[in-house]
Amino acid sequence: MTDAQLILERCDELATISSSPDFLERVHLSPEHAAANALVAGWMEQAGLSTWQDAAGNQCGRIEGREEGLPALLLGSHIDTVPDAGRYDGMLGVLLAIQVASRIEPGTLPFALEVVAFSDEEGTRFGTALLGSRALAGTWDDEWWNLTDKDGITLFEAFQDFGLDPARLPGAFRRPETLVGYLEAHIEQGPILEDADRQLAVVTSIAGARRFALTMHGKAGHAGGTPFDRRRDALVGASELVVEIERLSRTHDVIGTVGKLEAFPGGVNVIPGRAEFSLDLRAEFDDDRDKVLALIEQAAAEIAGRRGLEFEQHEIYRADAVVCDLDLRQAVESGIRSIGDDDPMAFWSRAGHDGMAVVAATPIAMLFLRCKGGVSHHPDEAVKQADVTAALDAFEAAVRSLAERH
Ligand code: HGY
Ligand code: MN
Ligand code: MN
Repeated sequence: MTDAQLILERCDELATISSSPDFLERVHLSPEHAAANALVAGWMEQAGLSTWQDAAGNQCGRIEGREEGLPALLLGSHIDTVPDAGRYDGMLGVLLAIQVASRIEPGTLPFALEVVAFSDEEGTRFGTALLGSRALAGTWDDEWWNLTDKDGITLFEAFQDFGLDPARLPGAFRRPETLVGYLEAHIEQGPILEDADRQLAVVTSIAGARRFALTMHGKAGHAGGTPFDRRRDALVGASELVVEIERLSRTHDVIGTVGKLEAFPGGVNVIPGRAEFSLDLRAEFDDDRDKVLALIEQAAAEIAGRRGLEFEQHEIYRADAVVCDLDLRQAVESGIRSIGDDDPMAFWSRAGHDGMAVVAATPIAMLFLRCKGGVSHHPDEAVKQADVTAALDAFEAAVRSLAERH
């Protein structure tokens, strides 16, 4: 079996660890997270790494460099998923990293090599994303302990249920002087590589994103008896805003998405008295994103005023844009050249990644590989075996190139 076949088989195996038999969903601090960590730890050990689970539930592994205790180059990605996920977003990056480590003879690099399977990148369970990587980077906010999941379980309780001691969370922090940098391989999650008929790219920067919980408050009432001119229909107001969010985003070249929308009380014959919905807003540059946010807020106020509604917004997540480190980028580029691509493609990531958090502790860079149709956050996510081979070889070469100049 080739390394790429092994990686793809392992992605399939990880995809069976799900909270539902019908689709893939594996969230932070769940029993499935524990099972995935155990499986990944076993693969790390087979690859020659010594392993531990850190104080934030990140699964880690390490091989020493020329001396014991040298600062570490981190390779990794995440093993949590969105609801009804594909099997490569995150997991493929972890498995590529393990396979790179398996190709490195311990005691030969001028730094230690560590692989991290981050516990929470997506934020599916608690709304706030990057919890694993923020713990590692030392940017944890104690207010997050009170975040709750859909069953009302707090993050604090979830840590305890998982067997982690919240008081020990600072132990997950990696001091910058113990690190050399962070490299992540990830599927592109967009169509740029496929449209250009290319396998790999180096990432220049990662888009900054802000996420909000939005509410339109109106008044519930009888669907038959309430004339239109007396209605304060929260869902129609929210819907108007959803359409406006798309229009404003498109005109100003930022990316705005409403991914959740729920009407309350939720009866077929009841005018919705409240609509709760979400906003994910991102752009290459934070200023562009924030200008469109102001326009969305104006539109919301206008719609609410005209329809007799009240609009409320609550920011649940913010990560500003991150520029990839030039030295690490060059290492990734030389990795891509090593597989015969003389002119590596370079572009910014529209998707968020653990590197956005890790950058607080150490410089970061990323390698993208093509995925089928640019599809991600969907069970149809797919990659070609040849592209996995290319990514693995390029990723290994990037690590070796970094070692040469270190
Ligand atoms: O939402 C994102 O960009 C990432 O996939 N978490
Ligand atoms: Mn994702
Ligand atoms: Mn991802």
